[in-house]
Amino acid sequence: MSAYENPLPGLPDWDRCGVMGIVNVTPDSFSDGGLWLDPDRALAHGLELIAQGADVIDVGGESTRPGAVRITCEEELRRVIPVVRGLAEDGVLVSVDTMRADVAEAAVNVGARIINDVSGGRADPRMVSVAAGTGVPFVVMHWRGQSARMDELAGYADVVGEVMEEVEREMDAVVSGGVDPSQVIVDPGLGFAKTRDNDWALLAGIGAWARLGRPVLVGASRKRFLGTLLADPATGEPRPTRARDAATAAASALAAAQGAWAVRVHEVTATTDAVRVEAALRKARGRTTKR
Ligand code: PMM
Repeated sequence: MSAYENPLPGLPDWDRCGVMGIVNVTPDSFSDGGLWLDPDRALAHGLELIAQGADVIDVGGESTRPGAVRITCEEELRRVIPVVRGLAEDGVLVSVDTMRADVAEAAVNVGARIINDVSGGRADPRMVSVAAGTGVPFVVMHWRGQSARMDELAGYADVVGEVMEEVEREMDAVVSGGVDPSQVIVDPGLGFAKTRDNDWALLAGIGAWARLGRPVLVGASRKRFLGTLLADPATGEPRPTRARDAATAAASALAAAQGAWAVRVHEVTATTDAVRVEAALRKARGRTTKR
């Protein structure tokens, strides 16, 4: 297997760490809520991210920001399906960001080719069997509970070891539920039931995930740990979300350097450049690390 051969059956090979561009069709996501609520604008934004270098577009209809309240399934379908369909019809590789089996199934039926479930199959008891039935890759992200109370659930003695163990257990459950092991993607879930220090420790420890033998997706984009790092020295105010993209690109390249398979970002241009730099360095070093 070459350095960048895609380990997921049916997905294209990339010549570097993949870039997953985010389209949140929501009024309330923490950094871009309301911007892409109109399906035509969301579709145009997805195509713009592809033109900027994204390899996959992740379409989500429900905010998972800390404290977020859940929406109905009907509302989520109404937001997500036209955008997934439109992008897929334009030949875009689409991932659907949902915790609901009905949304995942409907999205795959209109062309989504990855299911990205931030709960790793735990929020909806039907998700694993539906994911298994679709046969598409399934993201098992580290998750300890719904966004409304996730900040209370951060508590680790050894965050890297415990998060990996919990994801490994969830991977086993997902595979027992019928998902092909070769279709599992893992994700440490930065910001989900994590303190800022936990996020830094996890980002520093991405290399350890090679032990799981699965492609690792990393979502650092615009998250609180970056906002706190870049806080205004005079006021202590966190850096506004939309001014965290240079830091996101740096964090993403550093994840790529530790073997991340793909990074999930709002602003694609800087991160694509950053992971290209990482790939060039890797090539110059003559390394052939598998993703
Ligand atoms: N983060 C968010 C949403 N979905 N999916 C995966 N796989 N990994 C993540 O880290 C992740 C995710 C929250 O960010 P957003 O609300 O800006 O999309």
